[in-house]
Amino acid sequence: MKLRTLLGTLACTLAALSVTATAQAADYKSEYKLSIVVGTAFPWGQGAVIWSDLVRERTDGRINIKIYPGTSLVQGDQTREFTAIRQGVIDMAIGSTINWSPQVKELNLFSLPFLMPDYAAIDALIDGAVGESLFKTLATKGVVPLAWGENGYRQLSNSKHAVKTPEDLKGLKLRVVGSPLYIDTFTALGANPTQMSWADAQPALANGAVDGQENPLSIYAGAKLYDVAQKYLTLWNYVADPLIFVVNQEVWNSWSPEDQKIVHEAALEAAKKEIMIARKGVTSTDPSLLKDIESHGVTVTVLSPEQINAFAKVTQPVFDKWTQQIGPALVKQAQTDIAKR
Ligand code: X2X
Repeated sequence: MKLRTLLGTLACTLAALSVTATAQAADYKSEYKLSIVVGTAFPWGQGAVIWSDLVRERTDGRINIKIYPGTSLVQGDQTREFTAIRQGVIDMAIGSTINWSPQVKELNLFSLPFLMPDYAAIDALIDGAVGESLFKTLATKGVVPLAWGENGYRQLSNSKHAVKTPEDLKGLKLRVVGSPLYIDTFTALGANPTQMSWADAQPALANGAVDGQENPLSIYAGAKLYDVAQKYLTLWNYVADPLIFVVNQEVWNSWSPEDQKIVHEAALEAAKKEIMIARKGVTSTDPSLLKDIESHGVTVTVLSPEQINAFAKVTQPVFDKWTQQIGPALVKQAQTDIAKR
C-alpha cells in the first residue's frame, strides 16, 4: 500500500516535471536571430561567433543563436536594424552606435569629430559613467544592453590623392554612414558626402560612383577596399564606433534568470575578446595589418597632431551643433572623463 502511494507520488512528480520542461521549451524559440553588419571573418563577426558559441555551450543548446550577417534581416539597410530589434524581427544584435543613432540620438556622441584621441579615451567612455548612462537610455527603448564591443577608429580612404589637409578633401565624393552628423562633418570639410548602406557602398566604390569612404582598417582590409581603387589612406582617428551587444526585451523576459545570467556573462566575455581582436595589427607596437595594407600598393598618410588640429578646427561648429542634439551634459561628462583618463 505504502509502496503504491510512493510510486503514485513519484509518477505525479515526474509528470509535473515534464510539464514544466515542456512549458519552458515551448517558451524558448528553436532559433534566435542575431544581426550584424559584416561577416564572421571580421572582428565584429568574430564577436558574434564567440558570443553565440559560449551561449549554446553553457545553456546546453537551450539558446541556439543563428548569426545573420550583412544586416540581412532588414535587407541590408543598417539604419533600420534598431527598429527591427525593438519590433522583434531581430532577437539579438551586435550593433554599431552609428547605425542606431537615428533612433537613439545620444549614440551620436562617439561620432563627434576628434572627441576621442586614443584607445584610453574610448575606454574611459564605454567603461565609465557615459557608458552607463547610454545603457540606461537604451534600456528604455525595448532592448537589453549587455556589453560594449568595438568596430574601431574610422580612417579615410579615396581613389584620387593623399589627404593631408582639409583642402585635399574639396570636391571628393565620399560615401558616409547613416547619421546626418557625417553629412555635416564632411560638408564642413568641403567634401561631397552621400549617405549609403555598406551593402551599396562596395559596388559604388568599385564602379567609381564615389571616390572614397571612411571605415575602420579591419573593415577596409577585410573587404579588400584596395582592390576597388581605394589606394590612398589617411589615418586621423577622427571618430570611433563602439559596438553594443543587445537582446530584444521580450526575448530576454522569456528566458529563465539562470539563462539570462549566462547570456550576459557570455556577452561580456565575447565583447572583451572582440575588442582585443579589433585592436590587433593597427597600433604602433603591432602594425601588422597596416603593413599588409601597404603591401597592396596603398599610400598610407599618418597625420601629425598639428595636421589633425587643422581638421578639428574646421569641424568645431559641427561638434558644437551636435552637442546640443546629443545633450550638453552627456558631452561634458565625456570630455571630463577623457581629460581624467
Ligand atoms: O557601414 C559601415 O561603414 C560600417 C560597416 O562600418 C557600419 O556598419 C557602421
